[in-house]
Amino acid sequence: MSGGIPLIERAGEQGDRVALLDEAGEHLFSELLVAARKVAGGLLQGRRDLQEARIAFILPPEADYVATLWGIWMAGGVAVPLCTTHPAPELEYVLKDTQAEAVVVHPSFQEKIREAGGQLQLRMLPSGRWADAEPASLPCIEMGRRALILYTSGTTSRPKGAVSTHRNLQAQIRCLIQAWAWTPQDRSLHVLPLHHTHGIVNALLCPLWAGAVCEFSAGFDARQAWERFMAGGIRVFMAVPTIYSRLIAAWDSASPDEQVKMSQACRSLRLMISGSAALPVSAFEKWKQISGHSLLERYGMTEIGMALSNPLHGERRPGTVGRPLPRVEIRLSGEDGRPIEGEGRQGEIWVRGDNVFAEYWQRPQETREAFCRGWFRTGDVAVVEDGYYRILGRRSVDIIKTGGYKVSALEIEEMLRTHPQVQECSVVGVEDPEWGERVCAAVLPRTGCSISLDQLRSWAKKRMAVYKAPSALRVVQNLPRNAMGKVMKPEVKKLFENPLDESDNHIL
Ligand code: MCA
Ligand code: AMP
Repeated sequence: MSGGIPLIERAGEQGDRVALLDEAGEHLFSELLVAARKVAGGLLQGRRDLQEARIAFILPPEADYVATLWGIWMAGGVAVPLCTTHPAPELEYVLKDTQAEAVVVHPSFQEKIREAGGQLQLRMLPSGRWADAEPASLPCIEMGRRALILYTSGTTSRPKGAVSTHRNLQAQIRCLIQAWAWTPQDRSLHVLPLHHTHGIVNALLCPLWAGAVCEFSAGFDARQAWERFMAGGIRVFMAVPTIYSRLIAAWDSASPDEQVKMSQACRSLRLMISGSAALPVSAFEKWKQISGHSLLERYGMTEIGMALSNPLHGERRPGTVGRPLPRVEIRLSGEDGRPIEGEGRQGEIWVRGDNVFAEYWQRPQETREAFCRGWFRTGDVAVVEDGYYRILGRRSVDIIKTGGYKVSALEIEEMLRTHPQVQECSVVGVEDPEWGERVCAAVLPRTGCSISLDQLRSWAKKRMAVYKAPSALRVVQNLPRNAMGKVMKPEVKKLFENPLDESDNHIL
């Protein structure tokens, strides 16, 4: 009935066990499968196989999200999850780039999708209206077929669609099931966005694969998350460092009595994980003090799923991302591509295995450049110390990680240059205790123009994701350039070292 997709076949074996909890209540595996089949029927509409047509969807974290994802796969389509908070131009870019045939839309996003997809040849399918869909016979899905496209920023200006096949996703899931020992007795609290690997694969597909229960929370709110921990029953939690920093702040501001209850609540969890960005050692230590948990830090990337992880059992070393995960091959490479071996030597992380994605959507050249002799080049530099990998940084200064999101400085600069008052600009990521890095812009205004952070931010937020909008601004008369005329980003970063010492600085 699933077309041979192991994740969905396993769900079939779970029958009437609870799979999900959302605002509407509990949803059984069997109910999700019935709903997914209806979605598949509604998408196929008499066709035998969608044959990898791209189907986008924009849905809040609820059962329909899973039914839609599975339904697209059952019908032979490629799923393209859209970010619910992106403004219309970002959504339009993804819809256009994937040449999506249809988009499944929750009523609350209809307006936005109309704006984003108005000019495109695109079927708009309201979610939750599949009751009349004809049951269809489902195609058999080979594991090498494309399954998912996730957009990720890189060293090029616009985000690229990273395509994972069913085999890639299965490898990503199975390695985490083994490494983190997911079981049907687990219950996880899901607070992450559902258009990235962390929220989709690690936090949703893993519990579904394991027959565990995943509880959706509508976005992240520190107080609500603490309330949920205190109500009991949650066993697994995973988040980005910014979320742990918010949880720590909420604990700090609670009364001593409440703090005791909050801390006690953490004792009933079996596993708390951090990833997507570097977890500061101070946060690791503070969290241990609050919760008794040594956060398990791991390292991953949209293109590869997870690659390195601290151990479930054994020492979790703060400031490191542990060792290679099962069936993931890792090597460190020098500038010349030669492997670097031995303790204490540093190199770029290269990854090989079934977990590694297939291609950047319709970008053969960028796909070729991303690989070397079958290895995917991550662009992250690490060192091995006593078998544990420590991330030292990235090869490109133009990639910024903010709140767990990867953004491209080049993309933001290109957008800011279209602002009527901006003559030239340079965007950098500046270390920040809450966001990891903060997107900061140095701007040279056009003659006679002035510009403020508020204006720039509200202009930017209409055009790009909120986390890409600069949250600190320096108005400059010249950008620091080298003899070749190239902007020197390390010098630009220095402009933000003393954020509040001049009137043209605006830090939120
Ligand atoms: C939002 N704001 C920001 C940022 N984001 N300000 C500075 N820098 C930012 N990055 C501002 C907003 O403009 C707004 O202010 C205020 O903060 C609240 O915005 P809101 O959107 O409500 O933010 P939030 O809900 O508080 O978001 C914080 C968050 C979120 C929960 C940490 O960023 C998040 O969910 N991050 C997780 C991302 C993730 O899952 N990444 C995984 C991808 P104003 O109102 O003034 O505008 S990486 C991945 O998948 C790989 C494989 C991996 O390894 O995991
Ligand atoms: P994304 O492209 O959004 O999938 O982000 C992947 C990038 O996040 C990696 O290339 C790393 O730069 C970064 N990353 C993920 N996990 C960690 C971690 N635990 N420590 C440091 N950086 C991380």
